[in-house]
Amino acid sequence: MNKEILHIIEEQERLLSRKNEMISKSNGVFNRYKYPVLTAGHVPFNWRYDVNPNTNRYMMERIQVNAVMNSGAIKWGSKYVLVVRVEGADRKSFFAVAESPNGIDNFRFWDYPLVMPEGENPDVNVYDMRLTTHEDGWIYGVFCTERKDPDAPKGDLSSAIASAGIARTKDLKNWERLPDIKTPSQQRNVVLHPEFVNGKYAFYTRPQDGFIDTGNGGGIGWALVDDVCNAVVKDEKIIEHRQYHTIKELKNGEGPHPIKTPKGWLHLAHGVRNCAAGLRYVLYLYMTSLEDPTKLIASPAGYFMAPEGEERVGDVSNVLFSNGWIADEDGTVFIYYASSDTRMHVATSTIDKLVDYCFNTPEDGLRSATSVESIVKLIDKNKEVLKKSMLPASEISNQ
Ligand code: M1P
Repeated sequence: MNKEILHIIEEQERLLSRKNEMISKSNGVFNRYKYPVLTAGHVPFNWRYDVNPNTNRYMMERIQVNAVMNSGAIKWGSKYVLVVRVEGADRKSFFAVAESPNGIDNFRFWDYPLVMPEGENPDVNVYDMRLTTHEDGWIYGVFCTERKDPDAPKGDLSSAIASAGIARTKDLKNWERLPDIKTPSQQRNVVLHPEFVNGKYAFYTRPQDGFIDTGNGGGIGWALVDDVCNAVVKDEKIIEHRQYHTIKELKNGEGPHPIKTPKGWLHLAHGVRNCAAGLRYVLYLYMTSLEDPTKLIASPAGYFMAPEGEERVGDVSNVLFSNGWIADEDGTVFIYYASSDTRMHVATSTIDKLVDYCFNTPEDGLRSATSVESIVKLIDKNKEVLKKSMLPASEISNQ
């Protein structure tokens, strides 16, 4: 075999088989890992190179990959499987499946990218699939489908229309495309709830007035739909509001579908605010009631995870985004998140820890004074315990 291609294969194998390491420094809620789990470099060499020296005498990369990001996640037998958003150098995103034996390293793509059937109105770009194993027996992939705005003024080649595409499968290989969800506004970050609610399919939505701006869209919505094969949203209720001067002031969006816990539905979402450096995307958690999934029962203040170190830099910097997590039978939760629209990472926690975080982190009082109140309360609560502890008095604050 050609020397250059051998070198490419060896280098890629080194990357794919690299062991990941948990970073022990933690805030007690989750642990990050040393290496990203997937990067553009993980995409199989034979998707990118023509390995025939007669037709590629310089051994050039013929099809370049720009980024590997926002991935849906599912436990598939004993494997941890991601349906990855791969973005080519041509700016088109597509889906591809990668699996790992342990959820933290050795992710390998399946032989071919996922061939998603197009609907009547072909998608220009598809991305950010949320996977839901529904109690109806199907695995659904709900994703953003984007097309040029047909009403854009002449010369405007940026205005687009975003809506939610729906496809379903039983084997993650063969996908049946269903009609896109019909809603009064544009949509991104639409997610299918795993259970029927009042005998209907339930969707988390994110109504938005424009392609980027949510405008009057007040946050994460909820809509019941009679028929998933012709999903029409008639009534949409906002269940998780965006708020002034918070991490979700500008917009928010549901991440993967929530995890059912004995204390409620555990949700992972992203919040966006604007600042001089541009939009900042962080991840946050909230919980809703098992009896009424539209009822907020825990709303910890602020972010759960924000971009750190090299996560802060990439194609769209200062972004963490997650649309996939896996709750294992032993209670471990694998949170798959992309940094700066460039690469995929994993963080681990447990259901117990995440639920504890949700119920015991003070809520956002929406004013500086209420944030100070929370801290004062904690200091006072700690005084008793610290007094009784073996700590020397000099180390106990407020002596
Ligand atoms: O670039 C950051 C993210 O922007 C969009 O998310 P939202 O609709 O919430 O603004 C999506 O395009 C997402 O893919 C991207 O990561």
